[in-house]
Amino acid sequence: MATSATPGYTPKAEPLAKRKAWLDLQNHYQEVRPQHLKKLFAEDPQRGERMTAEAVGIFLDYSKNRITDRTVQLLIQLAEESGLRSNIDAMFRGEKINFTEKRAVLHVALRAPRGTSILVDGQNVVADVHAVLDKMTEFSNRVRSGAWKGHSGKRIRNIVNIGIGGSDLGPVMAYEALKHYRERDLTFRFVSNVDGTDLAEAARDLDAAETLFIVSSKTFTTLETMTNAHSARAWSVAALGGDEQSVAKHFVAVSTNAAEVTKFGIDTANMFGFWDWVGGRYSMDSAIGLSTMLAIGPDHFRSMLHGFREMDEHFHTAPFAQNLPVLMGLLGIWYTDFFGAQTVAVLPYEQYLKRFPAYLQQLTMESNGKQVTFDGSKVNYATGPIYWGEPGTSGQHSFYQLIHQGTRLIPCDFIAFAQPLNPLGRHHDMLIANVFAQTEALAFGKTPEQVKDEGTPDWLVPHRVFQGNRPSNTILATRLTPEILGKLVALYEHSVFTQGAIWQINSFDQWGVELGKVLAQRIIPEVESRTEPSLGHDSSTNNLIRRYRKLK
Ligand code: G6Q
Repeated sequence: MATSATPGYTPKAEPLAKRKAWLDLQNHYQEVRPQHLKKLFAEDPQRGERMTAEAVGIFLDYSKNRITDRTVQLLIQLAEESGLRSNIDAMFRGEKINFTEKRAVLHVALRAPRGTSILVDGQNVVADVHAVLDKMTEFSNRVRSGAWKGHSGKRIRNIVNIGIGGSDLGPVMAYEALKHYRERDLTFRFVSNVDGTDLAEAARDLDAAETLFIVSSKTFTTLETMTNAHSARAWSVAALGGDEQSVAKHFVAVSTNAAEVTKFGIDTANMFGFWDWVGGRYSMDSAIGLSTMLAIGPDHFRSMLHGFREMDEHFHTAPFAQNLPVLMGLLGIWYTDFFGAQTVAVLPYEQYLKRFPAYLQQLTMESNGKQVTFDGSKVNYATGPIYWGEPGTSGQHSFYQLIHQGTRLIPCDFIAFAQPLNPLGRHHDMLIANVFAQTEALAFGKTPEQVKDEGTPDWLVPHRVFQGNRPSNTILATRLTPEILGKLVALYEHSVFTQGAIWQINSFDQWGVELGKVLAQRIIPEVESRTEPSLGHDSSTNNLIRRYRKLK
């Protein structure tokens, strides 16, 4: 139900389904749907060169999409009619565009250059950002050099990040992505799950005297993180002779909640702050990235920030027709809302990016998995698609079958780099040949005639036909560096923003994760109770609780 007025931020645009470009796109879709990419390429030999965009070292080939030049024009018109430009400006100005939580959305301030100014409630937040970065730098240098000593005087060799959601997925992804650049003498582990196995396996072979825990939690109240942090603390203190003083040398915090950090026993001198205008899933370049900085060093971390910043500037200033995040966001809308595609596959041909799809799942799905618009009315169109993926070529021997020959349309983002970080014989050429082969096979397929000409018996022909006409983007950069990683992440952050602005949803809250958390708090005492609790759930939940209590 629409409410009369949304307090705070209210973007000015017609309801999506009434915008002229939307209606035009609906008609245009009927023209494009029956057309095969094979025909589009045959009729337009320049297409593969023209339908590309390049900025800040990232090349995007979007020619193998089911679009014409008119599609791009209409999508850009849709972006304009949706007020995308003013939405972007509002974010960069620090307006409280996360209106359901009354917060600014300023991950772009995390990478703003020293000396610039972005105001939130009259305060320049860029100076605060750099103060924290300087503190992280100093701390990282001390740990990496061995100057920071554990309780028993040994240097730190193991770092365990405890966090979940946005306080875990970014750090894990960045650690894996930038492993090539990391300090090899330090061991890194990441613990997120409240399943005790996660912590038990992470700590099993570590010497507590050489282990530093980073408790990463914006709120410092998250059930999983605080449970893991308390268990880690007990493990560490016990192993260090029961001396509570040891916590000061083996635990640091990344949080906005100084009071809870102090209560836990961490000196706020060892706390790295961030702010409520940084959303969890947009926080890997804030102090939440402390483990990243410890792994790759402050210089590489700053060059990652530089990469983020370059993409921010591109997004902020480039015309939509050349704007990488805008183009990618719009293509996503084209498939989601017109072709009815349910998912997007992200396929990095770079082993170091193995956690990138998992990271993007939170970024995209927690951001745009929404069904009410700014004014509280229910959408009458599809919003955020399901993101998923695995690195190539491994995925080719698994789920690609469905992408090639299944009944669903799955737009794919292929991500590849011209230069390998681990050159090894012919490996890299083979890897990249596979990227090109996959996008070619998806787009152009193989006709029954071609299959027959290969001598295939008639009965087998239908099984070996590839329909083709399956869309993909190819994202190509020279080499996976910290800087390029920043650019890639910002590319997706801003493409999520583009989509949210057009769908008129708030991409920056996450109320959908609340209910389960609340219900778990109610059930925890019921499963723990020594006496039989009286249960007031539905019959299924009651029955499951009783069975669990019997079996445990
Ligand atoms: C992300 C979400 C969520 C959050 C976690 C951890 O945008 O807000 O994933 O990051 O719930 O929260 P804390 O950092 O407060 O522990």
